[in-house]
Amino acid sequence: MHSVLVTGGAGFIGSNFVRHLISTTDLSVTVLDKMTYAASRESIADLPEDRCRLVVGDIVDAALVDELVASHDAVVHFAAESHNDNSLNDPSPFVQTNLVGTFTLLEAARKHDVRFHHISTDEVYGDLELDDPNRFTEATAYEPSSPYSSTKAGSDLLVRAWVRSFGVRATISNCSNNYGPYQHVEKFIPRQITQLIDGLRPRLYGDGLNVRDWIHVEDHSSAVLTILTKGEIGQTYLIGADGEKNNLEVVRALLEAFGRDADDFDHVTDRPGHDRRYAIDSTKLRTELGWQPQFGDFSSGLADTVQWYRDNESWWRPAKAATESMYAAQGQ
Ligand code: NAD
Ligand code: TDX
Repeated sequence: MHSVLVTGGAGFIGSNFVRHLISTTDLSVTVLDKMTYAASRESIADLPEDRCRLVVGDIVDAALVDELVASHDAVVHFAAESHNDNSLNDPSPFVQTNLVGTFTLLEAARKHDVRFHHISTDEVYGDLELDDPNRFTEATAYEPSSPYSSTKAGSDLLVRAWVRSFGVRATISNCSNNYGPYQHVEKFIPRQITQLIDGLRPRLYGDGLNVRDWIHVEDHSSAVLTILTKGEIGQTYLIGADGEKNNLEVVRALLEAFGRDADDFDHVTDRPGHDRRYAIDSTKLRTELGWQPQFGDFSSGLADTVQWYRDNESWWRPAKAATESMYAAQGQ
């Protein structure tokens, strides 16, 4: 394998994955990204030009996708509309990008027999009760809740069907909530960090007891590279780092990091249909492919992430005001 096409490589996880490929392999990378509001050229601007090229385009554009897929050894497919709150306001781009876009890429991978890795989410499994002793495994039934998670679930099923019906050489990974550098300020952790940098109060949906299973984005990247190089075709792997925390705990950890009072936050309108808890059992990935998370200490990962947002205000500042106006319009 010499060249990889990374869709969505100017977004949060995609750009971190491209950095990981450049620093740990000899692969050359082409990023295909539509440069939506969620993308940033700065996230990959400092990478060597002879190893990383950006093509601005839409994964729904079949002619462009066909040409790019044909000239690469593998595709790693991150591109998506990724934010649940946006999917509740306007599901249309979620259906286009997450479903039609994935279909378009699969057709090209099928035609040119190119290795395909599909990036997905634990949200396809719906949610768990807080006291449920079980966690999600590769055998858990799909039960997505939101327009976002249902379009991701549909995209996973397309990949499975293209493997079985057409022999496409694909793998799938479903990962838990990522945090780390280059994450858009609409998402929970960067939103609260940037509120605190601005001297404002964190905004907690509902009672704040919803649980997310946090993983550092660098661990997601190493897991994806492991699956790309060692994964068995047709298999699904769950990626997680045993990082369950409720949202209130995360907000309190951030308040402490900024030297603020533990109750210095606002409860705001809850997300409609808000999933209660996600939790990943990543035994299969660990035992079959030998992957281990390296950034499992959430408090030091969070401290590094706070520092990154303090040091990189020029990266996030342009998106902050528009994001907060969007939230204000829905009482969040
Ligand atoms: P993001 O919103 O930060 O980035 C998405 C990128 O895709 C952006 O650069 C955007 O411009 C690009 N894009 C969107 N529509 C496109 C189109 N039609 N054509 C080409 N490019 C397009 O998202 P993220 O948080 O980095 O998530 C990346 C992937 O990982 C998604 O597939 C998401 O479902 C999955 N995932 C995310 C998380 C998480 O915690 N953020 C967890 C598990 C899985
Ligand atoms: O201001 C906020 N206050 C708040 O309490 C925001 C933005 C969120 N929340 C809550 C909602 C969730 O319980 O925090 C939790 C995390 O919210 P998000 O960052 O929006 O993430 P989530 O909805 O869990 O989805 C994320 O993880 C799975 C990604 O956005 C998805 O792309 C991924 O598939």
